[in-house]
Amino acid sequence: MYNKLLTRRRTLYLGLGTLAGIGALTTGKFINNFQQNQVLANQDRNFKVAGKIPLKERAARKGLIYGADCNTLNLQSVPELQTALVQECAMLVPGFLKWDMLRPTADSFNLTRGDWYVEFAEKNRMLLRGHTLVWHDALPRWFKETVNKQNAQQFLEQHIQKVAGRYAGKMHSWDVVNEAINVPDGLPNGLRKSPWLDLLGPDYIDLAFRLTAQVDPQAMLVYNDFGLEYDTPKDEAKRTAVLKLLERLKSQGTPVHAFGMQSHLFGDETRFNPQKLRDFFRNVASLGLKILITELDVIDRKLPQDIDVRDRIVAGVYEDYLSAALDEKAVIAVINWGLSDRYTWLSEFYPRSDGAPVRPLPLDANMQRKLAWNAIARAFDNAPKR
Ligand code: 9MR
Repeated sequence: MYNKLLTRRRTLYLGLGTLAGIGALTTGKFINNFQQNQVLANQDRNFKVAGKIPLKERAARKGLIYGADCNTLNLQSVPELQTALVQECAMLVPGFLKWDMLRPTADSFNLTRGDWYVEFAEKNRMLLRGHTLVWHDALPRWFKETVNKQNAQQFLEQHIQKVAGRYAGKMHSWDVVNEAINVPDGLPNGLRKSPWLDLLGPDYIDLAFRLTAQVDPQAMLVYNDFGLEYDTPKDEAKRTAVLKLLERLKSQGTPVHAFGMQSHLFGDETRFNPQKLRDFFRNVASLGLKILITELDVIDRKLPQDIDVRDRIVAGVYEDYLSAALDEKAVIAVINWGLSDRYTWLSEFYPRSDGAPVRPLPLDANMQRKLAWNAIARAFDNAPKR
């Protein structure tokens, strides 16, 4: 009874909210959060999907690859996630191939876990993506006191030879350089203040791509970045800087083959402009680059606790974003940053203030498909073939 009353009340609110919100959606201005959430959760929106075939097959029908990262967890010990990954995904990202995870000391490498993932992917006929060879973050503790201007190039060469070399011929693609742009740092060309920039100067980006191309000539080499998704001055400035970087790399002959758009989306962000995204992707594609959506998830931190409302908003964000992104035929892959809500970086990095578990991914914590799954399936089903 209580539930029934609640549902009735919710329906009434939603009706009112929708009416009041139609104008708000077009102007981007909402009276308050409550109204915004009701409008975004739009009860009239239909997330129906035909059939039950997995995301990887729906994607493949359109010439796309669907996959997921499995974060830093030990996949070996989670058989139910293994099953879900094999069922839904054609590509796997062991997103822990980072310096701090691979290099316990300056002169040792621990590749055992990486090797396990490669075997798992091969056994299950999944493609693999490497993430990531050069990043300002996730550097081991010893890095600062050990690596200096004199030996930095040697360290980078050794790292790429050892890591990219170990998996040469087995990686579909490598995120060679991750997150090298940060306009607010105020440096020339929007480059991020990073240990690599300090140690090697701006050419560290070109160097990393060249080294990787030598070691694994088959892999698609990707420049990967975040914070580019919205119609805001900040994202616009970053889009401009990333485009300029990609243009420079291409014009100087750097072997960069693709751009990775991380796509950590915000459930409460209303400033998404599909045309701006299409235009940006067109500009990237016109440089002769492929595009991968590399770390897709929807941050639900500021959304209402109510799971129905929350899931509807998250699903709407997924479908709106992917529909626009997949209009660009240079987009060849869609990768979720995690597959199940049970294992997501967001529980730690963007927890909800009410303590409710976050729900940013296509499968719930019990590996069951939820509305976000439908939204992704629909975007694939409606995407043009490439
Ligand atoms: O999800 C990753 C988290 O588990 C790690 O602790 C963190 C540091 O290594 O990296 C997270 O993944 C990041 C990715 O490597 C690059 N783009 C942003 C991702 C989320 O922070």
